[in-house]
Amino acid sequence: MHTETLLDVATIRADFPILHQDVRPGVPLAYLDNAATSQKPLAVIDAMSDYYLRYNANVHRGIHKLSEEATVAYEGARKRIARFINAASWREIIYTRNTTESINLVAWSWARTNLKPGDVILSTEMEHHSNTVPWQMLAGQTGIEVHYVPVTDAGVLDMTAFDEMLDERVKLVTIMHTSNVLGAIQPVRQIADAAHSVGALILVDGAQSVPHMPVDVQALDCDFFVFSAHKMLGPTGIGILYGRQEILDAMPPFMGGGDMIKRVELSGSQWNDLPHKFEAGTPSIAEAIGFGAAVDYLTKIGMEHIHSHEVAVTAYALDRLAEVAGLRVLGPLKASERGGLVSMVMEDIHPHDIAEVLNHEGIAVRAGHHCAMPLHHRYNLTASTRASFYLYNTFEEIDRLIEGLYKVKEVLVL
Ligand code: 7TS
Repeated sequence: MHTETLLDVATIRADFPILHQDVRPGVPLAYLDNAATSQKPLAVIDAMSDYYLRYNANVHRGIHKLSEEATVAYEGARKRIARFINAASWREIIYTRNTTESINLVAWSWARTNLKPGDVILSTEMEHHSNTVPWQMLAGQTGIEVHYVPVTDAGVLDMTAFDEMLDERVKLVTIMHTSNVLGAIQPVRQIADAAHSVGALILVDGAQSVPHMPVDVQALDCDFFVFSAHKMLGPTGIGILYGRQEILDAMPPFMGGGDMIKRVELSGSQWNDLPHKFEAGTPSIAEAIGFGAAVDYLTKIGMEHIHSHEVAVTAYALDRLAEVAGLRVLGPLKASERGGLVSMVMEDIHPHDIAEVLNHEGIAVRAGHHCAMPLHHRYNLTASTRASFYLYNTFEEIDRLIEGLYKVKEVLVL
C-alpha cells in the first residue's frame, strides 16, 4: 500500500547530494534522523559559499561594496524569515545561535527583569531539556517557581491539568509546539488564549513545528516563538527568537558589545534599536544567508505540501509499525494529530541495539532520551528509538525501516 503524495520527491532528492550514498557497499543511506538535524539542499550550500567566494565582509560597519552587499543579504534573510512565520515586523526577528540560546535569552533578559520570587513559570513534562533547564537555573537563583503540566498515558498534554494549574501566579507559559519524542502537536492558540486570560505571556518552542508545517505567529497569538535553522534545511549556528515588538522593546539586552549599542560613553551606553539590541558582536553572517536560502526553498515547495507529505509518510509508518509484534509507538496514534516522527520501544531490546542493527541496514535513526529525560521517566523508560521524516523521505524508506525492525528481532530476540 503506497500512498500518493503531493511532492515530487525524486526531484527534491536531486537537490540533496548527501542522500545519494551507500552506508556500506550496496546499502544506500535512508536518513530518518531529521528531528536531530535536517540535510541541506545545494541552494543553501551554494548561497553560503557564494558569500564566502564573492562578498565576504562584516555587516553593518563598512561602507565599502562588499560590506554593503553582505549587509543587504544578511538583513534580507531576516525579512524573508519574518514573512515565513508571518511576524508583523522584521524587527521582531532576533538572530541567535539556536532554539536553546533563544530560550536562554528570554530567561535571562525578560524573566529576570519582570518576575519576582513566588511567580510561576508553567512548563510541561514533555519539554526538550532546552526548555526545562534554563527555567530550573532561573528558579534556583531567584525563587521563581517552575511547575510542570503532566502528559497523559495516551501521550498528549493533559489539558484538564493545564486548566487547573493556570492561575494568576503564572506569568509565563512555556511549551513546545510539536514534541520531538511523542510527535504530539499542542493546541497553541487555545493555550495562548488561556495564558493571556490570566495575564501571562506564552513562549512557544517551535523547533519541531516550523520546519514541518505552516506557522503564523500572529494567528497563534504567541509572545515569544523560537526555532533553529539546522532543522529546516539551513545551517547550524543560527536560530531565531521571535518576540512581540513591544515586549522586546521593553527588555534589557542579553549580551553587551559591538553592534547592540547606539552610543557608548565611559559613564554608560545607549542601546541600539531592535533587532540589533540583542545581537552583540559579529553575527553568523554566512549562516543567516544560508537560512534565508532554506526559507526560500521551503516556501517554493510550500509548507502545506510538505506537511501533507509528512502526514502521509507518518500514517504509512504507523500502519506498518503496527504489524511488528512487541513494538510500541509513543504518542498519539493518528498521523493527523502529530508531526512527522515516530518514537518506539521494543520489548526486551535496548534502543541503542535497535539503532545499531538499523545502521547496518543503512537506516539512520536516533536512539536515546532525545534530550527529554523527564518525559521518558514519565513512561518508565530510559530511552527510545526515533525515526523522523522530512520532505525528501519516501515510502520505500519506511518499508526498509520495517524490514530493518524485523531484522532486529531476528538478530536480537533469542
Ligand atoms: N526544542 C525542541 C522541540 C527540539 O527538538 C530541540 C532539538 C531543541 C529545542 C533544541 O534545539 P537546538 O537547535 O537549540 O539544539 N532536538 C533534538 C532532537 O530531538 N534530537 O537532537 C536534537
